[in-house]
Amino acid sequence: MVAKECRAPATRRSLVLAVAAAAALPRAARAAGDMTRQEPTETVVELGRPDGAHAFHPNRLRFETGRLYRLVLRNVSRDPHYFTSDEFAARVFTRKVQVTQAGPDGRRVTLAEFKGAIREIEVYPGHAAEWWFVPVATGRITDLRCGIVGADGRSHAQHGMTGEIEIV
Ligand SMILES: [Cu+2]
Repeated sequence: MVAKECRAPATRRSLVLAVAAAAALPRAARAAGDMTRQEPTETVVELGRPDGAHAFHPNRLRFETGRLYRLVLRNVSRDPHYFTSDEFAARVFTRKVQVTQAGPDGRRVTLAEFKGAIREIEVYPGHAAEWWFVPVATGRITDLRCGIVGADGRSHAQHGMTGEIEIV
């Protein structure tokens, strides 16, 4: 009986301390769970144009920190193209990059997955790659480009294949 009376106040004190400690934690430290396991938000960017013009479509992208994105890079042209941005790579956590292909029954099958830091992805004509990432830092990114140099000696970026990414 005596022991029970002693435990009760101690339990209440522990609870008060735990609540106070949780309130003192910064907001980010209380974020729930694994951010890379959310349902992804899909964004599609076409690389090149069917008429042969060198461009990203769209060429202005916007992402939010803390959300998981599945960025589908689809090459709709007859030339290979890069999606390159050092500033973007420095502001995202990459869960994976995967290469998919339509199977004989029309369903997409995954051919390969790559994990680790990614800075640049090259996609060949008619194919697609998916970059799964969570933005972790905000910023206005202006170095998105395709650095492939064509037969005229000029890069696709010089032909206008550049873009801007905003992370909020
Ligand atoms: Cu290109």
